Amino acid sequence: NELGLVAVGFSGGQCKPGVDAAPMALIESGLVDQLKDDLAYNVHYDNKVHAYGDLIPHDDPDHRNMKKPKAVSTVTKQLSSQVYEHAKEGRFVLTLGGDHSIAIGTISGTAKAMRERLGREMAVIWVDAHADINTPETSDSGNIHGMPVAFLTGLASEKADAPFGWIQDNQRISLKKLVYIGLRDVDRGEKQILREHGIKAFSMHDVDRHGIGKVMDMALGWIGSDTPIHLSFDIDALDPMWAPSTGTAVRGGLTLREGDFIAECVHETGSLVALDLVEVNPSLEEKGAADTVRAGVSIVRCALGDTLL
Ligand code: DIR
Ligand code: MN
Ligand code: MN
Ligand code: MN
Repeated sequence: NELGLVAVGFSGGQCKPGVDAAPMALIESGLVDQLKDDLAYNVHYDNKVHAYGDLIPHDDPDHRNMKKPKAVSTVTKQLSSQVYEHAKEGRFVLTLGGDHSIAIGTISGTAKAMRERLGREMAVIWVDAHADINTPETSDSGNIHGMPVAFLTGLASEKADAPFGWIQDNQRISLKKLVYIGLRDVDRGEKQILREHGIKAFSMHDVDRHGIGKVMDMALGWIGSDTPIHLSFDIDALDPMWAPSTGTAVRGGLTLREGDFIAECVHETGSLVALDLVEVNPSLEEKGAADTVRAGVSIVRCALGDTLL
């Protein structure tokens, strides 16, 4: 049970400071010890999180309406090769964010490694209140944490010399292998993209209608067996009752158990190769921070094979 742990205390994909403190908060609350002692993982932890600071440019003007394009592209490019190296060795890759822009780095890294190691296209399960599939042009906010899926699927791309020009085709994923769960705050331009491309998405309406058990059957059925899966889990998928300390909380979300259940089901497939846990911001809600960190730890444990009995 080899596990590569990557801590990415990066907040440049959105405007609120504090999300950079999440990896430390999660680790200090005992996450890594639990992975070693309870779940018997051999943890490879190369703490390059501090190295990122030196990479971030001072002069970083908006580009195609994107805020901090150089910072996000520099960090995600470095992260991509870091994640790739772990995945290439056959390690499970656990990345602790950071805001969701970091998924540009993690998923590009695992997608490339899975193509090379297994000759397979990887699937992505994106658990989030938001679709994060804005292109620079459809985005109202200019925050890149609302755009990672567009860059990863090729809906958005750039010339080689532009900030995100480093992303190669073998680092991308297919729109057909993408499944959303938990959506409830999707921008108008994003809805159009989801419809136009027939992207598989289970909103909170679907969770209400079918129950989370049926939704997971349908989501995993869509992906099919024998396909490596990268789970990208935005803590704001959970209802603010359970995870209030996050940058863009949206009411009407998943319960704590529904979040854990998603992670348990994906683990049970035996096909999970990587997990991102993002958007935990311990500085936002003084009273809710501990609960939010606890919810994050719980999701990670479930995805890595912890069971109730
Ligand atoms: C919004 C919010 N769709 C945007 N996105 C968030 O800025 O593009 N993603 N909060 O997590
Ligand atoms: Mn997100
Ligand atoms: Mn979100
Ligand atoms: Mn919104």
